[in-house]
Amino acid sequence: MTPSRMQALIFDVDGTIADTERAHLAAFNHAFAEAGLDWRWDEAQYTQLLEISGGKERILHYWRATRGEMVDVSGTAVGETVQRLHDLKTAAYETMVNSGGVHLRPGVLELMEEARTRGLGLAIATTTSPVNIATLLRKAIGPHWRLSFSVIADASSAPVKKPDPQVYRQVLQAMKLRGRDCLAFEDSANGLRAATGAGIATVITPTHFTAHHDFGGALRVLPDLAGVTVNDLQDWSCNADARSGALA
Ligand code: XBP
Ligand code: MG
Repeated sequence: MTPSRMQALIFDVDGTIADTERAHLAAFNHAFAEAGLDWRWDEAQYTQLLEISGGKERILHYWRATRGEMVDVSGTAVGETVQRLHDLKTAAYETMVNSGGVHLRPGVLELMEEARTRGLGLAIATTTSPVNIATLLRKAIGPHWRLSFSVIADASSAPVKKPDPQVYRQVLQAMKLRGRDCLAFEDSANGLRAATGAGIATVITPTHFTAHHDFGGALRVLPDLAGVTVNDLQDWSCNADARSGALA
């Protein structure tokens, strides 16, 4: 397979652009307390719950697993309760991010900047909510953060969450690119499966919550993106293409 010229970088948000999950965990617990529930997730529990992509799906999964008899009573009431809890959580998360509690991971901004100056497209593919993306990137990049990205696919555009490749396929379609023209950046096994499922070579930068995941099939697994350049990405992609061509 002849190596294709890399044309776009596609970034996951939570855990990849920023190590956000501790803030998400605190926001979930704040929402449960605000709603008068005796639910409280600790880090070990949340590490497991992160196997479920999507905050609403995570709440429902926990509710079914711990109070199954109640949850099946009425779908509407359950859906409304989950939505209300998630709204409370999203508001709490927004407050935490705006108070400066969350920072971008090393090398992310520098790599994005170099990619933009070299004419590569930038996109986001995430299962988080649009307001969370805006809150995080407005704080980290500034009020014009949206201008940095050609395409953003998120929980509002892709209801089928990772590891389903839907969110990545939406980005490729919107950018009119093939998976082999792009590179994805993820932090979790669900994210890796979603990106590779869309045919996109993927660089993994795990966090404390995902370090134990199986990252087989990743182009690279790195502690973070500090010092990573566009030339590095092109070399890694070409070598991988050459190796797969050799195997073909
Ligand atoms: C990670 C997720 C999200 C966040 C919480 O998203 O699975 O659900 O944990 O955000 P990413 P919401 O694809 O960016 O890694 O509560 O808005 O879902
Ligand atoms: Mg992630």
